[in-house]
Amino acid sequence: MAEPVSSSFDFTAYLAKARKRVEVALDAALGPEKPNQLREAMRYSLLAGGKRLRPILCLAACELTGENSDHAISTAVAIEMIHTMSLIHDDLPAMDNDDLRRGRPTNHKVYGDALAILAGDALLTRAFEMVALRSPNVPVDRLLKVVGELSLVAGAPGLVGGQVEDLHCEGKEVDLDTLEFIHTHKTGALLKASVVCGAFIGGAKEELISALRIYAKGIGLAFQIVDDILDVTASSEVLGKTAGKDLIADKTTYPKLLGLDESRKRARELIGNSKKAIEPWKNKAAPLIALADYIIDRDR
Ligand code: GRG
Repeated sequence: MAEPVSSSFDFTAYLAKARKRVEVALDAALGPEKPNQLREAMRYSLLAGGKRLRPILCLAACELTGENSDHAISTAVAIEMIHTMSLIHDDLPAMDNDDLRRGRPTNHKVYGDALAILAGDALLTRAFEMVALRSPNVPVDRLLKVVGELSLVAGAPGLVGGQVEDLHCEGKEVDLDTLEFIHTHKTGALLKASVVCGAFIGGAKEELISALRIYAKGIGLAFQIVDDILDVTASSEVLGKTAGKDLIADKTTYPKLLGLDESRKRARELIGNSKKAIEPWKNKAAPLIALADYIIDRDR
């Protein structure tokens, strides 16, 4: 019988420590940008808080390989930069047109559209700099794999493709397959890459990479289903972004197609499958297993 995953793992302490570590690394990764207003706009959104789930997943996946996760910190930072950049651009008037993000006015509300676009561009390009030029002691073949993975998920085969389909489908009848396409590209792709890139940095063998891809695909879709649910059930105050936005923008969501209960059930099933995929790694998988539970239990 499979050995149970450790119940003594203190996830609350793990999460708090990992968040602190990520915050320090993000702060250190910026500078010295010129001119000053570009620097300010980049820092404004990158250091605005947020759950830091993607970089933490990256570090946890690296730990699972047995490698020192210090080696993955630049990649973790790079992923949070890509995520933040996508939030800045997503909030622009030409896209989701939002004025609240991470509990404060959106980047373009403070700095204007042009600087928000450019701050996003600078974060995206800095992300690749973090991996290629600011990852000491990591073998170049591992870094190259990370650059390849991130270029795919950020671009047309990932976030950009998902966003285009999302915008295209606003106000239209959308079936479950199309909704799943949007969710897996717009949101799932970067969550999946966070896990896979952490494992690349750790030099994981193919068996582990395959298991982590299964794990990450499940948590990626479950994350967005929960996001759809929270959009209906949580307040703007708790979320730090405008609640009820999907309804206002006439977007199709899981709750709209399946109802709240069935959506919750779908998310739980996905998380269950994700956890199962990495159970063979026993106690070493405890952080990733706890992070999967966090994704479904979170209130923001
Ligand atoms: C990456 C080149 C490139 C372009 C971006 C705008 C765009 C193209 C894509 C939109 C992607 C997007 C905003 C998806 C939504 C993902 C999502 C659910 C974000 C919320 O993530 P949380 O809850 O946020 O982890 P925090 O603030 O906690 O980090």
